[in-house]
Amino acid sequence: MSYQDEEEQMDYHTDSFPKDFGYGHFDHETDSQSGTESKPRILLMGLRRSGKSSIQKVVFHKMSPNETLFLESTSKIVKDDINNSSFVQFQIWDFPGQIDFIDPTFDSDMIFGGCGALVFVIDAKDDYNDALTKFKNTVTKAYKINPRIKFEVFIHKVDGISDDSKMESQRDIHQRATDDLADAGLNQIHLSFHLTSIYDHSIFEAFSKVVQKLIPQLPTLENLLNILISNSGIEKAFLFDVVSKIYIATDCTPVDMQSYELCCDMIDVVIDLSSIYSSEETAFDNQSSSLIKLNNSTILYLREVNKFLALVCILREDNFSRQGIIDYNFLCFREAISQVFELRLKNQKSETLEQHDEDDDAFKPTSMRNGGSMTIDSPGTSVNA
Ligand SMILES: Nc1nc2c(ncn2[C@@H]2O[C@H](COP(=O)(O)OP(=O)(O)OP(=O)(O)O)[C@@H](O)[C@H]2O)c(=O)[nH]1
Ligand SMILES: [Mg+2]
Repeated sequence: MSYQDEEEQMDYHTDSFPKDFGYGHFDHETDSQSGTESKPRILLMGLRRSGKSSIQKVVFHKMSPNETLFLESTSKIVKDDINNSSFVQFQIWDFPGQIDFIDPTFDSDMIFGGCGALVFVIDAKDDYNDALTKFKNTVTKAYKINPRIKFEVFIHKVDGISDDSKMESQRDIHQRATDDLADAGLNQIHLSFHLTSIYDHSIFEAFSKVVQKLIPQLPTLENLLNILISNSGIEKAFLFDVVSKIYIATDCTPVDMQSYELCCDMIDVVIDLSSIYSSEETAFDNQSSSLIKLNNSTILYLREVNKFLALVCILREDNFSRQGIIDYNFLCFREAISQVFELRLKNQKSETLEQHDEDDDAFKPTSMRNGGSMTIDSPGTSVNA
């Protein structure tokens, strides 16, 4: 990072990454190999001023929450490519709140056809009757076109609202949204609800869950994490996308918000410190690792997995006495992750090639497509701690 960048960074809040610490190219892959069209699409919809653009800016562009006060209303669909070439690859489409997507001129087949998840943002501080009407219309239309869409409802701006009122809003919105859909004969649609705010970690946590549903390799990643923690005396492990701080997988023990926040904060500390002292081009590289001892005999341990991913673990101090075993198991884990990567890359390449073949030879009646399924060797060499 150069000195010239310093001025630009002044605009960013303290726990953000350096501005140039963003999604870049990954050595093993080029953008053309993973065609934009094949990436899952996440749509951000909801009424005007509900907070869609703020969410996108805060989670993926490191904007500080206060700066979102100055965001202008979105006037056309803004497409954002999130392509860090790890497992986090998708497009986010931020819609203007006033858009009438039930309008016949609106190309809903194209929009909902290739959509992986639809995030509907509802402002919890506002009267949400209109939002629920719009929600029902949107879901009905989208489901008709593409029944595989995952519907996610963000009950947003819950900062400054008491826990009781949060729960009450969630219960009320849940009830009314499901009733509305049942009236439309759509009770089979599964809706997920999240209480979110850009002023705390809830938005990152909610987005993590949305993104995870779009990662076909998720069960494999979770399995690897389960093997790692059970053999290493670790209590909780998250596989983080470092740039966005969303976790793309965790082990099967329940996630509590505090652990997630601790791990997020650790990533901030590591990146901030190493960007001050490192002369490296980036603050996060294959030497990155960190150990933080908390005053309750708990340890936070961070290790780099690849250019974009970090493993962050929480474990008891006693269990860290055998660090060698943990490190050895981590290396097995890292190797397994890189195998998953290679397979994913191979699948993407063969899909692209087949796509080209199909385009070249329009007379071919069928073409076998690689379904993306895979098996990998589990790190059976793990050592029990
Ligand atoms: N208190 C609070 N305010 C928020 C939150 N998220 C967004 N806002 C504020 O809500 C206002 C509207 O945010 P936008 O992101 O522009 O809303 P939008 O949904 O993109 O609006 P359109 O583009 O007009 O559809 C801004 O002033 C944000 O600062 C939140 O979590 N809490
Ligand atoms: Mg907007």
